[in-house]
Amino acid sequence: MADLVLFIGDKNLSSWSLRPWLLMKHAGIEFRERLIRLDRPETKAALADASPSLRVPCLLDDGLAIWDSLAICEYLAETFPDAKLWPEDRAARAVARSVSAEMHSSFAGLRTLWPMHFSREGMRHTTHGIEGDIARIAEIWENCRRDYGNGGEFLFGRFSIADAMFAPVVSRFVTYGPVALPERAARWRDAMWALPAMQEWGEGARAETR
Ligand SMILES: N[C@@H](CCC(=O)N[C@@H](CS)C(=O)NCC(=O)O)C(=O)O
Repeated sequence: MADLVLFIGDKNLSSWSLRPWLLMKHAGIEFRERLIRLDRPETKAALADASPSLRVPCLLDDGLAIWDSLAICEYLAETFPDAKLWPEDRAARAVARSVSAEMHSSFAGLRTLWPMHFSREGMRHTTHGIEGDIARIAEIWENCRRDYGNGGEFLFGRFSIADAMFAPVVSRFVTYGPVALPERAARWRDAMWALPAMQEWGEGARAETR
């Protein structure tokens, strides 16, 4: 029986933390949450106690530390095979891994210009310089829904790590937007935004900023 502790940052700000948190909540994987407030005098010391990389998220499983959002998601997929956190079909799984890795390693312009502020809807901001990032993300969402989405309302049908990886972008596209999206991509964004676990994260984000 796993004894999992997930260290995360502020729910309003920590886009990387949202991913494994959402995955675990949605999949019904039990864990204890430890939230570290970022950008405070005590932050560095708290991170040093929590994570070898001095960054969140970090998952502790009975003394074993796993840091980095994608590595945590992979660890959870291995630890809880019955949760089927990756698509079962080999080709779909390869594409899901590709888009998850692309999300993990790309879109620096979008991250910089539109940092996540989960609780603040109605932020107006220029898209100048990030049109390419937005277009590529819209293309990924649309194509995944079109080619692999038949079995459910998520990118690969049933909820997978790929959905969790793009969850912070859903937040950005709502709060800085609305960003115009093709039909399938827009429906997926709406399904993600309405997800009970996403709503619960939003409650936490709003509580931090009240
Ligand atoms: N590539 C890492 C990035 C993690 C990251 O940059 N986390 C930020 C918070 S969102 C952090 O811990 N920053 C440390 C700080 O603010 O001092 C991942 O995927 O988990």
